[in-house]
Amino acid sequence: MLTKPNIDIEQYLSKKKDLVDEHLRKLFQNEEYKEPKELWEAVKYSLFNGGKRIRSALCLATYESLTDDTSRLNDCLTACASIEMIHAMSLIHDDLPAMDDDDLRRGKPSCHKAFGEATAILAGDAMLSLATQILIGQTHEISECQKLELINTLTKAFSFGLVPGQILDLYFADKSATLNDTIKIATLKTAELIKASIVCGAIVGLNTKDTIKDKAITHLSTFGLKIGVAFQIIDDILDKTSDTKTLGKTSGKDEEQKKATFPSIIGLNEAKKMAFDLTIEANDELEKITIDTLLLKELANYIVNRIN
Ligand code: GRG
Repeated sequence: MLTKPNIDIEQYLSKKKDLVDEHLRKLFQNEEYKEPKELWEAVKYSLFNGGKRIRSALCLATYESLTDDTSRLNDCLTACASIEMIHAMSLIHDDLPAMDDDDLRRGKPSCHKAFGEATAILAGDAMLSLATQILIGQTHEISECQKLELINTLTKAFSFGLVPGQILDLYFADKSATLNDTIKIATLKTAELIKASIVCGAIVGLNTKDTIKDKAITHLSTFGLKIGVAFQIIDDILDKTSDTKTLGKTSGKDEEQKKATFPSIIGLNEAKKMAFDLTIEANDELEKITIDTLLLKELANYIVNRIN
């Protein structure tokens, strides 16, 4: 076990989840999200159907670690909304019959089960472009340069992270993947978006010309990649050891689909050790920057100790 958190991280997560949900709801109040009803209902269903909002919490914790100035908090919440849209669309697509073919997501029928395949694909498409659009149209205090940096960070995470990660994940099913292959898949499909969420918090939190910016982003990125891989290792472990009700998605799917997972390659105990070691390394990385990183460390510890 890693050191016990001395702040209530579950309460922190719950407060941030409420803030992000409220921000997302406000965004969707606009008339343009009412018709066609089928499309926007599918989008809202997938965005508001649970979700721990861990990526948003990491984004906000990074922002709060870097500045006391709350004037850009609303823009940081818009960055969180963008991140949650990319994440939600990736889950919709991941559940499709052509991908992981799962009927259940966050304890409810997956989007294509509730709305049909065509609507689910289009809801994902809408969310992906909306994720970029809101960074341009719904941020008010950050500079044009910061907007571009946010867009660059997130579009890179999906073009060179999630999408290649997903294709490798599908490719390696039923093939003998090595540990390195598995680390690569986890880095791309999971860790890149987690890293990007943290980097977005730094982009909004720091001024473009802040002297610590480059150094902070370098170490925060390494932290993000390490906890991102740890996140995926725990996901693989939970798929094998937990139940469908706790997970809110069908457990045991990885084995059924012969996926390349950490427990299948190095065993459960070694996989657990790897996740904890990565978290220690990630937290050590934060020692290299002179900012208050307590919250980020507590979130990293939460990630490896989580049960769903
Ligand atoms: C983004 C263009 C674009 C395409 C998507 C389908 C796909 C390409 C990528 C799949 C990526 C994927 C599903 C990775 C798994 C990541 C993961 C462990 C998700 C679970 O995250 P949690 O536990 O989920 O944070 P909640 O429900 O809490 O939000």
